[in-house]
Amino acid sequence: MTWDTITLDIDDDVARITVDRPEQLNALTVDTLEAIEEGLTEAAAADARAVVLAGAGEKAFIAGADISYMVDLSTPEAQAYAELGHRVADAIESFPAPVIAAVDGYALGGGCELALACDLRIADESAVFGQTEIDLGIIPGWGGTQRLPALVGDETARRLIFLGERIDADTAAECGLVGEVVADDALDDRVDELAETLASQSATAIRAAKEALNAAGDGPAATGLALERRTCAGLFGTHDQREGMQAFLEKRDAAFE
Ligand code: DAK
Repeated sequence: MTWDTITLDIDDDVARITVDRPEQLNALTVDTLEAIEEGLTEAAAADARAVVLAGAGEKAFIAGADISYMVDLSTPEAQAYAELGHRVADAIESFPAPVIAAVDGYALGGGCELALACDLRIADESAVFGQTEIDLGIIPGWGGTQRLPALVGDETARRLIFLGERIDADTAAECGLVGEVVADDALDDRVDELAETLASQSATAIRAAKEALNAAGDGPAATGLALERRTCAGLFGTHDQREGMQAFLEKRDAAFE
């Protein structure tokens, strides 16, 4: 299968899914999310023993959900978009082999959230992370309110989400958001090396370990994810959501209520 918005390469038991909208900094449209979901299904059918999620171009991993698509969404439409994003994040999280986020450049909003759903995050020195939804009058809606504090702790997650701070790769590593930072020209090699090592382990044992690790957050996280989906979708149609996103598209500062 081929897609307009992603590429999928499977080689030596390693699947590489690359979001391929570099002019829009790989922002996630409905088509893109559906393609990632289908790519993961195809990778699973091919018994991939490791998956790499990356973004095309030099500037971005994924700069977030597509703001030009979201700007006029109604709450029910936003709810559907929330369900789709959560399905993709869940498909990453429950993929039966490790998924590595290879982060070069911007990983913002929904892009950061997809990285959070991965098992491992490796960034290059130019990477920039942020849950910047607050600047658009909304909140993280694809798992960020639950997965971010689990990785970086409650206080840091609140700072990142309340302030929409953008942090560099070293800061992200210091707070536990990424496991490893490498030189800009070393990311692909390091990610390939790690993926090959993972693919050489016992696939059965890795799958069991992943299931057990995932179960650690099952109870409260499931409730929190459902609340997040509803709350985020409920913000669509408010003055601040419309103004925040319109301001981004018009390249000006937002005037919130
Ligand atoms: N969406 C759409 N287009 C985007 C985009 C995005 N997220 N990010 C960048 N682009 C587009 C820009 O509009 C620009 O398009 P043209 O003007 O060339 O047509 C092109 O990509 C290049 O971007 P810039 O010209 O802005 O490039 P710069 O290097 O100057 O700046 C930047 C790069 C990443 C700092 C800047 O583009 C930026 O701040 N982008 C927005 C980043 C952001 O705020 N991301 C978070 C989006 S909010 C939900 C669940 C989840 C979500 C929402 C709802 N539900 C529960 C309903 C998720 C929300 C998000 O992800």
